[in-house]
Amino acid sequence: MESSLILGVLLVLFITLPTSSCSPKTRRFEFNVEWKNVTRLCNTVRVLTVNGEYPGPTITVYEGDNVQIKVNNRGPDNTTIHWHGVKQLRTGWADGPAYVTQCPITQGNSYTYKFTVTAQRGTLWWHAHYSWQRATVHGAFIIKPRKPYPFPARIREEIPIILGEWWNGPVQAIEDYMKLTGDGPNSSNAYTFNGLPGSLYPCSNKDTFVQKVEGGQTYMLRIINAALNQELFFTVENHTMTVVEVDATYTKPFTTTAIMITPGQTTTVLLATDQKPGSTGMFVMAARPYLTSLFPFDNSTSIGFLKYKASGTLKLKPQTPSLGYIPSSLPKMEDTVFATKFTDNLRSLGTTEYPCNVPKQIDKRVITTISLNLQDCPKNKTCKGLYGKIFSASMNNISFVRPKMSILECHYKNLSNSGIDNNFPEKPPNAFDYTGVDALSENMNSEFGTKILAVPYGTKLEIVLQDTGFMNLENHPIHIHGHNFYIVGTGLGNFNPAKDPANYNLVDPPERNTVGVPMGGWAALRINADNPGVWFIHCHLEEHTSWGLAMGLMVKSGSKPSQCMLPLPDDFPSC
Ligand SMILES: *[C@@H]1O[C@H](CO)[C@@H](O)[C@H](O)[C@H]1NC(C)=O
Ligand SMILES: *[C@@H]1O[C@H](CO)[C@@H](O)[C@H](O)[C@H]1NC(C)=O
Ligand SMILES: *[C@@H]1O[C@H](CO)[C@@H](O)[C@H](O)[C@H]1NC(C)=O
Ligand SMILES: *[C@@H]1O[C@H](CO)[C@@H](O)[C@H](O)[C@H]1NC(C)=O
Ligand SMILES: *[C@@H]1O[C@H](CO)[C@@H](O)[C@H](O)[C@H]1NC(C)=O
Ligand SMILES: *[C@@H]1O[C@H](CO)[C@@H](O)[C@H](O)[C@H]1NC(C)=O
Ligand SMILES: *[C@@H]1O[C@H](CO)[C@@H](O)[C@H](O)[C@H]1NC(C)=O
Ligand SMILES: *[C@@H]1O[C@H](CO)[C@@H](O)[C@H](O)[C@H]1NC(C)=O
Ligand SMILES: [Cu+2]
Repeated sequence: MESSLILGVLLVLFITLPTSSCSPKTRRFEFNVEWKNVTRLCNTVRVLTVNGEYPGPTITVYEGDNVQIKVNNRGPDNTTIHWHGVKQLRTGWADGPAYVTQCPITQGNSYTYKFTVTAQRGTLWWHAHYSWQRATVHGAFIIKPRKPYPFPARIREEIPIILGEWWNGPVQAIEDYMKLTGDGPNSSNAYTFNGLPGSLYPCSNKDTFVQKVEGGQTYMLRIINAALNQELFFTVENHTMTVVEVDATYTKPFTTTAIMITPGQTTTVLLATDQKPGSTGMFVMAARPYLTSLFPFDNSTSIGFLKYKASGTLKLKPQTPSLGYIPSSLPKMEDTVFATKFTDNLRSLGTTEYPCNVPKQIDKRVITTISLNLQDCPKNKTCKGLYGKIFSASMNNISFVRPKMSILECHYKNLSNSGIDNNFPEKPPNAFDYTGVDALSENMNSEFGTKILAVPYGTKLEIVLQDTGFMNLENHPIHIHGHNFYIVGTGLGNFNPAKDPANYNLVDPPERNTVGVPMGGWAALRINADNPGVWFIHCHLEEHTSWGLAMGLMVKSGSKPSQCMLPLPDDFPSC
């Protein structure tokens, strides 16, 4: 009797234990990088995909899990995959940027990215980090928390919304053209919601994202900006959103009618379906650019729909041609006031459970310009950039040149003859009125080089990013691999080291992996450099990365084994 009772209790316990999330697991995925014909806006384009999906598959893991993703390169082109925002503690081998942490996976070959997801939870994403492949090779990377969400709402459903850009032709051709001529890129033909342009574009009624919802519920929208070259505004008609997390870190909740999101950023919002649906049951979701550049750009608007499952008898199809308009809550493209107000609202949650670990003291401050440039055209060439020159970009006047080997591997193997220098300048080599500079001065050249900033393990590092007026003042979304950072200050004009630090927020600054540096201003970031390896720092506008707006951050190993990188994996793609 007794033993069968115990058995029964055990059985009940066993059945009711949530096996999915309780203890860390190894989660395995397989990605086949392969070509697929995709039709949008009446154009069929052969695009690179993962597993034939555009956008690619969503990866869902739990905090603390070991993740193993086997990537098989089925196409002729080289590729790599980056797990954007995953800190990669001691596993720089799995970070992904080509020629920074690894050489590419070549045709017919495979590499298994292995890492642990530690001390972060929320919405991230993954994307190719070779050439312009991330235009179509991207997807959501969701880290479910171990503990309940730190907000009271009961979530009915979690919905990834990936904002992207679509070109009516091969993106590789655009990059090739830029390299050949020195000219800028063609802008995209459409913005997309989860790969769908929406009914404001030609031939796109059937390619419109429709999300069904029930009234009186709370939904979590996991919004990702996977666009290549454009900051975006996003809104949902007649609904307010509560921002609760950015870049997989919880924020103090605040409500807003729209968000501004830069390429590389993620924003998780709660949306209460508290509106009275009209006869169609539809509310428009819309995204369009936040414009800070004078370059040609795609000024179109993508829409999708939130469809209330209303009375049940409604059978309106989104294919109705006249359907769709732009809600008034979508900010105007030049609305810097809105963009600034929105980003200024972001704060770390900063509770005992989720503390804000911003370094209060620093060991080193590095000030770097982030700049566009125009290189003089070689005498024997014709260049198609502005004034017959070559577009380029730089940090502290160095245009990043990708080396032939991966920087991380050279570092790990102590190779000294690699052409990589540890002497990235710690301040602008020539001081000038950065944001006041004549937009088109005579000499806008930069220097080419592969220079990295090397710091000891555990350095409390401050990096000040300073926009410049060369060509035009512009918002640059700067992404740092391998670490999150705290945005302790932002401002307009030139950073003043004597005055500005006094106004830093060292209490609850937002923690992110990508910062939109204000147009014509600066942003100060603080980093606990506690992840040994070599980490790419770059603008997440792909055109600017192509032009060299990038650098490397090397965090040296510490004295303890736990402060060193894990050994080189067996299947690592060397070159
Ligand atoms: C894609 O379309 C091209 C023609 O545009 C065709 O040659 C090719 O076979 C198609 N590929 C697939 C996988 O359908
Ligand atoms: C692809 O990667 C391999 C290994 O790094 C390299 O040898 C080759 O030149 C690359 N191909 C192209 C087209 O860049
Ligand atoms: C850029 O767009 C123009 C106009 O649509 C087109 O003719 C050209 O082929 C495109 N260039 C590239 C490199 O895609
Ligand atoms: C949104 O709100 C406005 C103003 O209250 C109203 O006129 C409009 O019909 C609403 N939109 C929908 C789709 O219900
Ligand atoms: C977008 O740009 C085109 C071409 O410059 C222009 O004709 C059109 O009016 C613009 N549309 C919007 C919504 O600004
Ligand atoms: C152009 O000149 C550079 C040196 O300035 C030289 O390296 C290059 O080979 C020349 N290219 C052609 C096509 O003549
Ligand atoms: C690189 O140098 C360090 C110290 O100088 C040494 O500990 C390490 O074993 C060397 N690594 C390799 C791969 O030779
Ligand atoms: C950048 O470097 C180029 C090439 O050395 C030089 O001509 C230019 O004056 C430098 N500009 C700045 C702002 O440092
Ligand atoms: Cu940029």
